Amino acid sequence: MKKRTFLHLAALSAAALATSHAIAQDNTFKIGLILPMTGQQATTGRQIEAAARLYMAQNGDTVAGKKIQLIIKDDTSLPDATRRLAQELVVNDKVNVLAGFGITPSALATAPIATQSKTPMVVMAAATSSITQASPYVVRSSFTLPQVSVALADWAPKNGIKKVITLVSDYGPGIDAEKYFKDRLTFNGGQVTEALRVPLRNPDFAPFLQKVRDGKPDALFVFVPSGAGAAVMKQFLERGLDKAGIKLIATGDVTDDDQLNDMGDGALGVVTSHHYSAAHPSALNKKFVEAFGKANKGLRPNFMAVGGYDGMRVIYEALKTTRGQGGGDALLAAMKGQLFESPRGKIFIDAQTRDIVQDVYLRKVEKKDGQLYNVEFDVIKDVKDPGKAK
Ligand code: VNL
Repeated sequence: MKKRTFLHLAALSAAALATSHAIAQDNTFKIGLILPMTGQQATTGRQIEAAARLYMAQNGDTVAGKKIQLIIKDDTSLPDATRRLAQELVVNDKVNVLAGFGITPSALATAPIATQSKTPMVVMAAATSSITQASPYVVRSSFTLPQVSVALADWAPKNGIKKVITLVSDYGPGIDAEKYFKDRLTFNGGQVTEALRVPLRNPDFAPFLQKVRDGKPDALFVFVPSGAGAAVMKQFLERGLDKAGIKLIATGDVTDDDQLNDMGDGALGVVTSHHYSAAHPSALNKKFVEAFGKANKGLRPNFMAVGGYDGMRVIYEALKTTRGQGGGDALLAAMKGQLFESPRGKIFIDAQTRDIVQDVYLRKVEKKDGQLYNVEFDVIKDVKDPGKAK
């Protein structure tokens, strides 16, 4: 009798488990978020995770009847790890969307998995132009280096900067920045006298900056990925390049809002071009910066955070449009052509290229209320990635 009751109960709970599992699968929408949470690019992971969680806290975790489940994996920014994690997320966890991707090699390593499994892949950070061409399932919510570099090459010669040395990290986004900056500056009558490349991993900027000092350009143009800017700034000042009359100009990756306030007054006056500043003067951005800080012990959101926040919105809206019923192809179709106001300004996911179209700003580091900010002083509206122009 006792034994029969036990067996009966066991059978019942097994059935209940199976049913609840089936329901959970049906009613869950899984986002596999692969980020560098440790290692050299850890600040990018921290910023994007915080932004994704903020988006969910503000917009709820149920969309079109589906419970959103965020599965975060740390790839330590090693592309082999990114690929393995993406494979596991697709095969074992059966995620509906892959997202994140702190650096270009991680995004490129994952693209074939997105294609094979027909899983939309939302690139929230990596910014080499060609990434969207690596898979028809890639949609980008970050930016591209050609998109932000060209504006600075238009600004420079109008502001007394004709002779420039470039210094970039030696991989996809750096090579994009170098090429598009140089081509445009040359077109505008300026000249790149030397093009220096530093390794992505554990870079030592000192010997390169010595070369720059010796080369006496009007300015040094720099791209390094988020997280490395403070080291460049420190070395630039320590080697007295500013005192030698060499201006520092850069993409906004260098005066990264995650680090800028700790760079000190030596950063004042540095001109950069980029798509997002925490000081962007819109009502929506003020709310975003405040809510982000409140949820993260005062942390200031940087351009990675805004890529993560907007990427979540792209996913949420696609899920709403497909009423929670669509597979990868339907979701992808619903991501294309989205147009909305982001904390950075108006943005658009180009349906043809699946890349982001956005305003690019010229900014100068200034002190506001005792803190350093990238203060916008000019804007180029609706910039497409020039890397895709035919
Ligand atoms: C990339 C581009 C990474 C820009 C970055 O920071 C960045 C990339 C981690 O494409 O790898 O600021």
